[in-house]
Amino acid sequence: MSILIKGGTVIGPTGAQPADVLVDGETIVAIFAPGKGPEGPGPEVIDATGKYVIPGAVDAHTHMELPFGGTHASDTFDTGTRAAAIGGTTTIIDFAVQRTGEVVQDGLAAWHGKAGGNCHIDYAFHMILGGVDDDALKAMDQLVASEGITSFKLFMAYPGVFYSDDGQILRAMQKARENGAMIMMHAENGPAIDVLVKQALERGETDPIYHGLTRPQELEAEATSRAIWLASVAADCPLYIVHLSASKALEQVKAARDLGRNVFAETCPQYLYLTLEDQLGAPGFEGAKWVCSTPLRSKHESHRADLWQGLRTNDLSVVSTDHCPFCMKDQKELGLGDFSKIPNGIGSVEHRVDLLYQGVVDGKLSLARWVETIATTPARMFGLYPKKGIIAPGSDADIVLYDPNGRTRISVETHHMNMDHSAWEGWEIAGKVDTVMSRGEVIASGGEYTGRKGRGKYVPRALSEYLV
Ligand code: DUC
Ligand code: ZN
Ligand code: ZN
Repeated sequence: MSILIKGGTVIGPTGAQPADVLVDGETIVAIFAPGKGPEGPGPEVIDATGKYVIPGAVDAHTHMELPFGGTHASDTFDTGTRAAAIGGTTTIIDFAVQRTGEVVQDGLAAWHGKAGGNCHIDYAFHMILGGVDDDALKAMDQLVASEGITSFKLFMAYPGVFYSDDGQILRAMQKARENGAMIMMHAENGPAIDVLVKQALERGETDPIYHGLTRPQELEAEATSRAIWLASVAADCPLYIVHLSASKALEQVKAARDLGRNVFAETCPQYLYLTLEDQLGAPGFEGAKWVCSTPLRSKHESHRADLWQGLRTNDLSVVSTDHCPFCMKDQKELGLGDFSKIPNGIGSVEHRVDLLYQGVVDGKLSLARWVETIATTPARMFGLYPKKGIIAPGSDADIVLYDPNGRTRISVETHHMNMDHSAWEGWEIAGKVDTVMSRGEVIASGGEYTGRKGRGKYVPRALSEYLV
Protein backbone atom coordinates (compact mmCIF):
# COMPACT_ATOMS: atom_id res chain seq x y z
CA MET A 1 0.00 0.00 0.00
CA SER A 2 1.32 3.47 -0.77
CA ILE A 3 0.74 6.70 1.12
CA LEU A 4 1.44 10.26 -0.01
CA ILE A 5 2.15 12.72 2.81
CA LYS A 6 1.17 15.93 1.13
CA GLY A 7 1.51 19.64 1.86
CA GLY A 8 3.94 19.53 4.78
CA THR A 9 7.40 20.96 5.43
CA VAL A 10 10.05 18.27 5.63
CA ILE A 11 12.72 18.93 8.25
CA GLY A 12 16.10 17.26 8.11
CA PRO A 13 19.58 17.98 9.44
CA THR A 14 20.18 20.36 6.55
CA GLY A 15 17.05 22.42 7.04
CA ALA A 16 13.39 22.77 6.13
CA GLN A 17 11.80 22.31 2.73
CA PRO A 18 8.17 22.12 1.58
CA ALA A 19 7.86 18.64 0.03
CA ASP A 20 5.54 15.66 -0.42
CA VAL A 21 6.72 12.24 0.75
CA LEU A 22 5.72 8.98 -0.92
CA VAL A 23 5.74 5.81 1.15
CA ASP A 24 5.40 2.35 -0.33
CA GLY A 25 4.93 -0.46 2.16
CA GLU A 26 7.48 0.04 4.93
CA THR A 27 9.78 2.37 3.01
CA ILE A 28 10.05 5.96 1.83
CA VAL A 29 10.34 5.75 -1.96
CA ALA A 30 10.31 9.34 -3.20
CA ILE A 31 10.25 12.98 -2.18
CA PHE A 32 8.51 15.40 -4.52
CA ALA A 33 8.37 19.15 -4.87
CA PRO A 34 4.95 20.20 -3.50
CA GLY A 35 2.13 18.93 -5.73
CA LYS A 36 4.45 17.03 -8.11
CA GLY A 37 3.70 13.59 -6.70
CA PRO A 38 1.42 10.95 -8.24
CA GLU A 39 -2.02 12.27 -9.30
CA GLY A 40 -5.44 10.66 -9.44
CA PRO A 41 -6.37 7.31 -7.91
CA GLY A 42 -3.33 5.84 -6.34
CA PRO A 43 -1.79 6.37 -2.96
CA GLU A 44 -3.82 7.19 0.11
CA VAL A 45 -3.21 10.86 0.91
CA ILE A 46 -2.36 12.16 4.37
CA ASP A 47 -2.81 15.92 4.51
CA ALA A 48 0.19 17.48 6.25
CA THR A 49 -0.71 21.11 5.55
CA GLY A 50 0.73 23.32 8.27
CA LYS A 51 2.72 20.44 9.77
CA TYR A 52 6.39 19.65 10.02
CA VAL A 53 7.29 16.24 8.60
CA ILE A 54 10.21 14.91 10.60
CA PRO A 55 11.96 11.55 10.88
CA GLY A 56 10.66 9.37 13.71
CA ALA A 57 12.81 10.18 16.71
CA VAL A 58 15.49 7.80 17.96
CA ASP A 59 15.99 7.59 21.73
CA ALA A 60 19.47 6.17 22.19
CA HIS A 61 19.26 5.75 25.96
CA THR A 62 16.41 3.90 27.67
CA HIS A 63 16.17 1.40 30.54
CA MET A 64 12.97 -0.60 30.29
CA GLU A 65 12.62 -3.00 33.22
CA LEU A 66 16.12 -2.20 34.49
CA PRO A 67 16.83 -3.93 37.82
CA PHE A 68 18.05 -1.14 40.11
CA GLY A 69 18.15 -0.42 43.83
CA GLY A 70 16.17 -3.51 44.79
CA THR A 71 13.39 -2.92 42.27
CA HIS A 72 12.83 -2.65 38.51
CA ALA A 73 12.23 0.34 36.25
CA SER A 74 8.46 0.49 36.06
CA ASP A 75 8.01 0.57 32.28
CA THR A 76 8.07 -2.75 30.49
CA PHE A 77 8.99 -2.88 26.82
CA ASP A 78 5.24 -2.95 26.19
CA THR A 79 4.27 0.15 28.19
CA GLY A 80 7.48 2.07 27.50
CA THR A 81 7.58 1.65 23.74
CA ARG A 82 3.88 2.45 23.44
CA ALA A 83 4.42 5.71 25.34
CA ALA A 84 7.48 6.44 23.20
CA ALA A 85 5.44 5.93 20.03
CA ILE A 86 2.71 8.32 21.13
CA GLY A 87 5.41 10.91 21.77
CA GLY A 88 6.98 10.59 18.32
CA THR A 89 9.85 8.22 19.07
CA THR A 90 9.93 5.30 16.64
CA THR A 91 13.16 3.60 17.70
CA ILE A 92 14.73 3.07 21.10
CA ILE A 93 18.15 1.74 21.95
CA ASP A 94 17.80 0.07 25.33
CA PHE A 95 20.61 -1.18 27.56
CA ALA A 96 20.85 -4.94 27.90
CA VAL A 97 22.58 -5.79 31.18
CA GLN A 98 25.35 -8.19 32.05
CA ARG A 99 25.28 -8.36 35.82
CA THR A 100 28.61 -8.89 37.57
CA GLY A 101 29.52 -12.58 37.34
CA GLU A 102 27.01 -13.29 34.57
CA VAL A 103 27.91 -14.48 31.05
CA VAL A 104 27.48 -11.50 28.70
CA GLN A 105 25.48 -13.53 26.17
CA ASP A 106 23.11 -14.71 28.91
CA GLY A 107 22.39 -11.09 29.86
CA LEU A 108 21.72 -10.31 26.22
CA ALA A 109 19.42 -13.33 25.84
CA ALA A 110 17.47 -12.16 28.89
CA TRP A 111 16.99 -8.74 27.28
CA HIS A 112 15.79 -10.28 24.02
CA GLY A 113 13.39 -12.29 26.16
CA LYS A 114 11.96 -9.14 27.76
CA ALA A 115 11.67 -7.15 24.52
CA GLY A 116 10.79 -9.83 21.96
CA GLY A 117 7.11 -9.76 21.01
CA ASN A 118 6.39 -6.84 23.33
CA CYS A 119 7.56 -3.72 21.50
CA HIS A 120 5.37 -1.27 19.64
CA ILE A 121 8.29 0.35 17.82
CA ASP A 122 11.65 -0.88 16.56
CA TYR A 123 14.37 -1.42 19.11
CA ALA A 124 18.06 -2.08 19.38
CA PHE A 125 20.43 -2.74 22.27
CA HIS A 126 23.63 -1.44 23.77
CA MET A 127 25.28 -3.80 26.27
CA ILE A 128 26.10 -2.81 29.85
CA LEU A 129 29.19 -4.66 31.01
CA GLY A 130 28.96 -5.27 34.74
CA GLY A 131 32.40 -6.82 34.80
CA VAL A 132 35.28 -6.70 32.33
CA ASP A 133 37.29 -9.93 32.23
CA ASP A 134 38.72 -12.18 29.51
CA ASP A 135 35.30 -13.70 28.76
CA ALA A 136 33.60 -10.33 28.54
CA LEU A 137 36.30 -9.06 26.18
CA LYS A 138 35.73 -12.07 23.90
CA ALA A 139 32.00 -11.47 24.11
CA MET A 140 32.48 -7.90 22.91
CA ASP A 141 33.92 -9.22 19.65
CA GLN A 142 31.06 -11.67 19.24
CA LEU A 143 28.37 -9.08 19.91
CA VAL A 144 29.90 -6.68 17.37
CA ALA A 145 30.41 -9.38 14.73
CA SER A 146 27.15 -11.32 15.09
CA GLU A 147 24.57 -9.63 17.31
CA GLY A 148 24.36 -6.09 15.94
CA ILE A 149 25.54 -4.63 19.23
CA THR A 150 28.29 -2.11 18.62
CA SER A 151 28.37 -0.09 21.85
CA PHE A 152 29.15 -1.03 25.45
CA LYS A 153 28.34 0.96 28.55
CA LEU A 154 30.72 1.02 31.49
CA PHE A 155 30.19 2.67 34.88
CA MET A 156 32.74 4.70 36.83
CA ALA A 157 29.97 5.01 39.46
CA TYR A 158 27.99 2.50 41.58
CA PRO A 159 30.81 0.49 43.24
CA GLY A 160 29.64 -3.05 43.97
CA VAL A 161 26.86 -2.87 41.38
CA PHE A 162 27.90 -1.89 37.85
CA TYR A 163 31.30 -0.28 38.62
CA SER A 164 34.42 -0.97 36.55
CA ASP A 165 37.85 0.13 37.76
CA ASP A 166 40.29 2.01 35.53
CA GLY A 167 42.18 -1.15 34.54
CA GLN A 168 38.96 -2.83 33.43
CA ILE A 169 37.88 0.29 31.57
CA LEU A 170 41.22 0.47 29.76
CA ARG A 171 40.99 -3.16 28.67
CA ALA A 172 37.45 -2.68 27.32
CA MET A 173 38.57 0.45 25.51
CA GLN A 174 41.49 -1.35 23.90
CA LYS A 175 39.09 -4.04 22.71
CA ALA A 176 36.70 -1.42 21.34
CA ARG A 177 39.57 0.25 19.49
CA GLU A 178 40.25 -3.12 17.80
CA ASN A 179 36.68 -4.06 16.88
CA GLY A 180 35.28 -0.59 16.13
CA ALA A 181 32.75 -0.45 18.97
CA MET A 182 31.85 2.66 20.96
CA ILE A 183 32.48 2.82 24.70
CA MET A 184 29.65 4.63 26.47
CA MET A 185 30.61 5.97 29.85
CA HIS A 186 28.65 6.76 33.00
CA ALA A 187 31.24 9.31 34.13
CA GLU A 188 30.99 9.96 37.86
CA ASN A 189 33.63 9.09 40.44
CA GLY A 190 31.70 6.42 42.36
CA PRO A 191 34.16 5.70 45.21
CA ALA A 192 34.45 9.44 46.01
CA ILE A 193 30.65 9.83 45.88
CA ASP A 194 30.28 6.93 48.32
CA VAL A 195 32.49 8.77 50.84
CA LEU A 196 30.36 11.92 50.56
CA VAL A 197 27.13 9.91 50.86
CA LYS A 198 28.33 8.16 54.02
CA GLN A 199 29.41 11.48 55.58
CA ALA A 200 26.08 13.12 54.71
CA LEU A 201 24.06 10.29 56.23
CA GLU A 202 26.22 10.41 59.38
CA ARG A 203 25.28 14.10 59.69
CA GLY A 204 21.60 13.15 59.41
CA GLU A 205 21.22 14.62 55.93
CA THR A 206 18.70 12.20 54.51
CA ASP A 207 16.43 14.24 52.18
CA PRO A 208 16.45 13.75 48.40
CA ILE A 209 18.39 16.98 47.79
CA TYR A 210 21.47 15.37 49.35
CA HIS A 211 21.53 12.98 46.41
CA GLY A 212 22.57 15.97 44.31
CA LEU A 213 24.80 17.58 46.93
CA THR A 214 26.84 14.39 47.33
CA ARG A 215 27.43 14.14 43.58
CA PRO A 216 29.13 17.51 42.90
CA GLN A 217 29.94 18.47 39.34
CA GLU A 218 33.67 18.12 40.06
CA LEU A 219 33.20 14.36 40.39
CA GLU A 220 31.44 14.24 37.02
CA ALA A 221 34.13 16.42 35.44
CA GLU A 222 36.97 14.38 36.96
CA ALA A 223 35.50 11.10 35.72
CA THR A 224 34.80 12.58 32.30
CA SER A 225 38.39 13.78 32.05
CA ARG A 226 39.74 10.42 33.26
CA ALA A 227 37.61 8.55 30.72
CA ILE A 228 38.90 10.82 27.97
CA TRP A 229 42.53 10.23 28.99
CA LEU A 230 42.00 6.46 29.29
CA ALA A 231 40.50 6.46 25.78
CA SER A 232 43.56 8.36 24.62
CA VAL A 233 45.81 5.65 26.08
CA ALA A 234 43.64 3.11 24.21
CA ALA A 235 44.73 4.71 20.91
CA ASP A 236 41.78 7.12 20.78
CA CYS A 237 39.08 4.54 21.34
CA PRO A 238 35.69 6.06 20.46
CA LEU A 239 34.09 7.37 23.62
CA TYR A 240 30.54 8.62 24.23
CA ILE A 241 29.75 10.27 27.56
CA VAL A 242 26.16 9.54 28.60
CA HIS A 243 23.78 11.88 30.43
CA LEU A 244 26.21 14.77 30.69
CA SER A 245 24.75 17.26 33.15
CA ALA A 246 27.35 19.81 34.18
CA SER A 247 29.35 22.71 32.79
CA LYS A 248 32.71 21.45 34.01
CA ALA A 249 32.15 18.03 32.43
CA LEU A 250 31.18 19.73 29.18
CA GLU A 251 34.45 21.69 29.26
CA GLN A 252 36.36 18.39 29.26
CA VAL A 253 34.41 17.10 26.26
CA LYS A 254 34.88 20.38 24.38
CA ALA A 255 38.63 20.38 24.96
CA ALA A 256 38.93 16.81 23.66
CA ARG A 257 36.79 17.55 20.61
CA ASP A 258 38.85 20.65 19.86
CA LEU A 259 41.85 18.34 19.69
CA GLY A 260 39.99 16.20 17.13
CA ARG A 261 39.46 13.30 19.49
CA ASN A 262 36.80 10.59 19.02
CA VAL A 263 34.85 11.94 21.97
CA PHE A 264 31.10 12.51 21.89
CA ALA A 265 28.45 13.28 24.47
CA GLU A 266 24.72 13.37 25.03
CA THR A 267 22.57 15.28 27.45
CA CYS A 268 18.95 14.74 28.49
CA PRO A 269 15.87 17.00 28.79
CA GLN A 270 16.03 16.96 32.60
CA TYR A 271 19.42 18.69 32.59
CA LEU A 272 18.26 21.28 30.06
CA TYR A 273 15.23 22.35 32.11
CA LEU A 274 15.16 21.09 35.72
CA THR A 275 17.29 22.07 38.70
CA LEU A 276 18.67 20.94 42.02
CA GLU A 277 16.82 23.64 43.93
CA ASP A 278 13.42 23.67 42.19
CA GLN A 279 12.88 19.94 41.69
CA LEU A 280 15.33 17.82 43.72
CA GLY A 281 14.97 20.30 46.60
CA ALA A 282 11.15 20.16 46.65
CA PRO A 283 9.72 19.96 50.19
CA GLY A 284 9.68 16.71 52.14
CA PHE A 285 10.16 13.57 50.09
CA GLU A 286 8.75 15.11 46.87
CA GLY A 287 12.26 15.64 45.47
CA ALA A 288 12.62 11.85 45.14
CA LYS A 289 10.79 12.12 41.81
CA TRP A 290 13.88 13.81 40.41
CA VAL A 291 16.59 11.58 41.88
CA CYS A 292 18.63 10.47 38.91
CA SER A 293 22.33 10.11 38.17
CA THR A 294 24.03 12.20 37.06
CA PRO A 295 21.95 14.57 39.24
CA LEU A 296 20.12 17.78 38.45
CA ARG A 297 22.43 20.79 38.80
CA SER A 298 22.13 24.16 40.54
CA LYS A 299 20.12 26.91 38.92
CA HIS A 300 22.61 29.41 40.35
CA GLU A 301 25.32 28.12 38.01
CA SER A 302 25.39 28.19 34.21
CA HIS A 303 24.74 24.50 33.48
CA ARG A 304 21.51 24.80 31.53
CA ALA A 305 22.72 27.66 29.33
CA ASP A 306 26.01 25.84 28.72
CA LEU A 307 24.23 22.62 27.74
CA TRP A 308 21.97 24.41 25.25
CA GLN A 309 25.04 26.07 23.80
CA GLY A 310 26.82 22.72 23.64
CA LEU A 311 23.92 21.36 21.61
CA ARG A 312 24.21 24.25 19.17
CA THR A 313 27.97 23.83 18.76
CA ASN A 314 27.79 20.01 18.53
CA ASP A 315 29.97 19.53 21.61
CA LEU A 316 26.81 17.72 22.69
CA SER A 317 25.68 15.63 19.75
CA VAL A 318 22.57 13.87 21.00
CA VAL A 319 19.62 14.34 23.34
CA SER A 320 18.44 11.05 24.87
CA THR A 321 16.11 10.57 27.81
CA ASP A 322 17.93 8.06 30.04
CA HIS A 323 14.34 6.91 30.55
CA CYS A 324 14.42 4.98 33.84
CA PRO A 325 11.03 5.40 35.52
CA PHE A 326 10.15 4.43 39.07
CA CYS A 327 6.83 5.02 40.81
CA MET A 328 6.78 6.94 44.08
CA LYS A 329 4.73 4.21 45.71
CA ASP A 330 6.80 1.19 46.73
CA GLN A 331 9.75 2.26 44.56
CA LYS A 332 11.06 5.80 45.20
CA GLU A 333 9.63 5.29 48.73
CA LEU A 334 12.37 2.73 49.37
CA GLY A 335 14.51 5.78 50.11
CA LEU A 336 12.28 7.41 52.73
CA GLY A 337 14.70 8.49 55.45
CA ASP A 338 17.79 7.67 53.34
CA PHE A 339 18.26 9.38 49.97
CA SER A 340 20.90 6.83 48.93
CA LYS A 341 18.21 4.14 48.74
CA ILE A 342 15.99 6.05 46.30
CA PRO A 343 16.08 4.23 42.94
CA ASN A 344 17.78 6.53 40.45
CA GLY A 345 15.85 7.57 37.39
CA ILE A 346 13.39 9.86 35.62
CA GLY A 347 10.91 8.79 32.94
CA SER A 348 10.58 11.00 29.88
CA VAL A 349 10.52 8.70 26.86
CA GLU A 350 7.14 10.12 25.82
CA HIS A 351 8.13 13.77 25.99
CA ARG A 352 11.58 14.28 24.45
CA VAL A 353 10.36 15.40 21.01
CA ASP A 354 8.07 18.05 22.53
CA LEU A 355 10.51 19.19 25.21
CA LEU A 356 13.20 19.81 22.62
CA TYR A 357 10.79 21.55 20.28
CA GLN A 358 10.21 24.03 23.10
CA GLY A 359 13.94 24.78 22.73
CA VAL A 360 13.27 25.76 19.11
CA VAL A 361 10.43 28.05 20.17
CA ASP A 362 12.65 29.58 22.86
CA GLY A 363 15.31 30.35 20.25
CA LYS A 364 17.84 27.92 21.70
CA LEU A 365 17.96 25.44 18.81
CA SER A 366 17.28 25.64 15.08
CA LEU A 367 14.64 23.39 13.55
CA ALA A 368 17.38 21.47 11.78
CA ARG A 369 19.33 20.98 14.99
CA TRP A 370 16.17 19.81 16.78
CA VAL A 371 15.79 16.99 14.28
CA GLU A 372 19.49 16.30 14.20
CA THR A 373 19.87 15.89 17.97
CA ILE A 374 16.75 13.76 18.53
CA ALA A 375 16.79 11.62 15.37
CA THR A 376 19.54 11.91 12.77
CA THR A 377 22.64 12.00 14.94
CA PRO A 378 21.59 9.21 17.32
CA ALA A 379 20.90 7.07 14.25
CA ARG A 380 24.32 7.88 12.76
CA MET A 381 26.13 7.64 16.07
CA PHE A 382 24.86 4.13 16.71
CA GLY A 383 24.78 2.51 13.28
CA LEU A 384 21.08 2.81 12.43
CA TYR A 385 21.41 5.32 9.60
CA PRO A 386 20.10 5.69 6.92
CA LYS A 387 17.42 3.12 7.79
CA LYS A 388 16.45 5.38 10.71
CA GLY A 389 16.84 9.09 11.46
CA ILE A 390 16.18 10.67 8.07
CA ILE A 391 13.43 11.26 5.54
CA ALA A 392 15.02 10.01 2.35
CA PRO A 393 14.24 7.48 -0.38
CA GLY A 394 15.20 4.01 0.82
CA SER A 395 14.84 4.82 4.51
CA ASP A 396 12.26 3.17 6.75
CA ALA A 397 9.00 5.12 6.67
CA ASP A 398 9.33 6.20 10.32
CA ILE A 399 7.74 9.62 10.07
CA VAL A 400 6.18 12.11 12.48
CA LEU A 401 3.78 14.85 11.48
CA TYR A 402 4.39 17.59 13.99
CA ASP A 403 1.99 20.45 14.63
CA PRO A 404 4.02 23.57 15.48
CA ASN A 405 0.82 25.42 16.42
CA GLY A 406 -0.40 22.73 18.81
CA ARG A 407 0.28 22.68 22.53
CA THR A 408 1.17 19.80 24.81
CA ARG A 409 0.22 19.63 28.45
CA ILE A 410 2.16 17.04 30.39
CA SER A 411 0.55 15.27 33.32
CA VAL A 412 0.34 11.93 35.05
CA GLU A 413 -3.38 12.08 34.20
CA THR A 414 -2.66 11.92 30.48
CA HIS A 415 0.75 10.36 29.98
CA HIS A 416 1.13 6.74 28.88
CA MET A 417 4.27 5.78 30.79
CA ASN A 418 3.80 3.38 33.69
CA MET A 419 4.50 5.95 36.39
CA ASP A 420 2.36 7.33 39.20
CA HIS A 421 3.78 10.83 38.78
CA SER A 422 5.36 12.97 36.09
CA ALA A 423 8.68 14.77 36.35
CA TRP A 424 7.03 17.42 34.16
CA GLU A 425 3.64 17.66 35.88
CA GLY A 426 1.56 20.59 34.65
CA TRP A 427 4.09 21.75 32.06
CA GLU A 428 2.42 23.26 29.06
CA ILE A 429 4.74 23.52 26.09
CA ALA A 430 4.60 24.50 22.45
CA GLY A 431 4.09 21.97 19.64
CA LYS A 432 2.26 18.67 19.43
CA VAL A 433 2.86 15.28 17.91
CA ASP A 434 0.05 14.84 15.40
CA THR A 435 0.64 11.57 13.54
CA VAL A 436 3.27 8.87 14.02
CA MET A 437 4.17 6.35 11.35
CA SER A 438 6.45 3.40 11.96
CA ARG A 439 7.63 1.47 8.88
CA GLY A 440 4.70 2.80 6.89
CA GLU A 441 1.99 2.07 9.47
CA VAL A 442 0.20 4.89 11.27
CA ILE A 443 0.58 3.91 14.93
CA ALA A 444 -0.59 7.12 16.61
CA SER A 445 -2.83 9.92 15.51
CA GLY A 446 -4.22 12.86 17.49
CA GLY A 447 -2.80 11.37 20.68
CA GLU A 448 -4.61 8.04 20.16
CA TYR A 449 -2.55 4.90 19.81
CA THR A 450 -3.46 2.72 16.84
CA GLY A 451 -0.54 0.28 16.63
CA ARG A 452 -0.14 -3.00 18.46
CA LYS A 453 2.19 -4.77 20.80
CA GLY A 454 4.72 -6.99 19.08
CA ARG A 455 4.92 -5.07 15.82
CA GLY A 456 8.30 -3.55 16.78
CA LYS A 457 11.33 -5.40 15.43
CA TYR A 458 14.86 -5.83 16.72
CA VAL A 459 17.26 -3.80 14.57
CA PRO A 460 20.86 -5.00 14.52
CA ARG A 461 23.24 -2.05 14.36
CA ALA A 462 26.35 -1.29 12.31
CA LEU A 463 29.37 0.61 13.67
CA SER A 464 29.13 4.32 14.41
CA GLU A 465 29.34 6.53 11.34
CA TYR A 466 31.34 9.21 13.07
CA LEU A 467 34.60 7.33 13.17
CA VAL A 468 37.38 7.64 10.64
N1 DUC B 1 21.21 6.68 36.11
C1 DUC B 1 19.92 6.75 36.43
O1 DUC B 1 19.41 7.82 36.78
N2 DUC B 1 19.20 5.61 36.41
C2 DUC B 1 19.70 4.36 36.02
C3 DUC B 1 21.14 4.26 35.87
C4 DUC B 1 21.84 5.55 35.77
O2 DUC B 1 23.00 5.57 35.44
ZN1 ZN C 1 24.28 6.05 33.66
ZN1 ZN D 1 21.16 5.29 31.77
